[in-house]
Amino acid sequence: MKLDAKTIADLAAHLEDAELKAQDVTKITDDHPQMDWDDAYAIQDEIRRRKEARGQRTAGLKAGLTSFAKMKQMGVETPVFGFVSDYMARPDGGEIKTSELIHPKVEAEICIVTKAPLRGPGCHVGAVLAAIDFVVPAVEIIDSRYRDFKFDLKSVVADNTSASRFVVGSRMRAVEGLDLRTLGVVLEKNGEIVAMAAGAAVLGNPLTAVAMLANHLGARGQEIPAGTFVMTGGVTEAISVAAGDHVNVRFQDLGSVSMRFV
Ligand code: 0L1
Ligand code: MG
Repeated sequence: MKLDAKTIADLAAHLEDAELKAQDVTKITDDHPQMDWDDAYAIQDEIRRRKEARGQRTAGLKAGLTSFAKMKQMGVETPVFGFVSDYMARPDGGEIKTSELIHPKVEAEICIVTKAPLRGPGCHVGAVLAAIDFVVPAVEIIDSRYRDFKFDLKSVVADNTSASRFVVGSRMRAVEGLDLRTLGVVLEKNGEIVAMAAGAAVLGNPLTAVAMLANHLGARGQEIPAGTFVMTGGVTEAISVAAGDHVNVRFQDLGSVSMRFV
């Protein structure tokens, strides 16, 4: 690690303030170019610690930048990992206040809930399949705290991978009988199709993202506990939204997830 404990705590407070006040900031590597990956995840961990200390529960874990479309959109090749908190959840069909956000974008995600712990190293899709309780669709609303989306991956990791809001669908399905690679997703904004993809767009199989998350945590002496909601990452590129927009995502075999931005 290159940053000391006080700098990590200060940067976590700086980025969380930006989130909670919906005020953008410049990327933190501008002032801390020596920051490494461990520093970036330590800042994210400190943001999580701050939220949990205030009684906000961690509602799930997320993989980001996992689809070929998103990697191309952001010009990166490495997935990143973060978390979502209970206060970020919004009901299916509900409203999302844009005044609480900076420049939101939506992503359609195939998600799972585990029934057994997953621990790397060596976690693979077979182990993930055996540990799935059910599959559920969701839409993630990402909202980078960085001005004009000008960031690098370490700054994004420190900023909890732009986590902001999420909407989970109402239909859960057993993984048996679903082919998550060919599962089609159609994203509509204001009644028009703006993006579509199949699950294979996420690393060939969305469950690869879960295995990578378990291996990432395993390298840090952690695991994905049983009962964890895991978001595998957007299947399409992220779509910008503004007040007045209505988003509806149709997931093959998993129903629809919708929301209005007000
Ligand atoms: O969920 C994600 O794919 C994380 C995206 C982080 C970068 C961004 O804000 O687009
Ligand atoms: Mg995402």
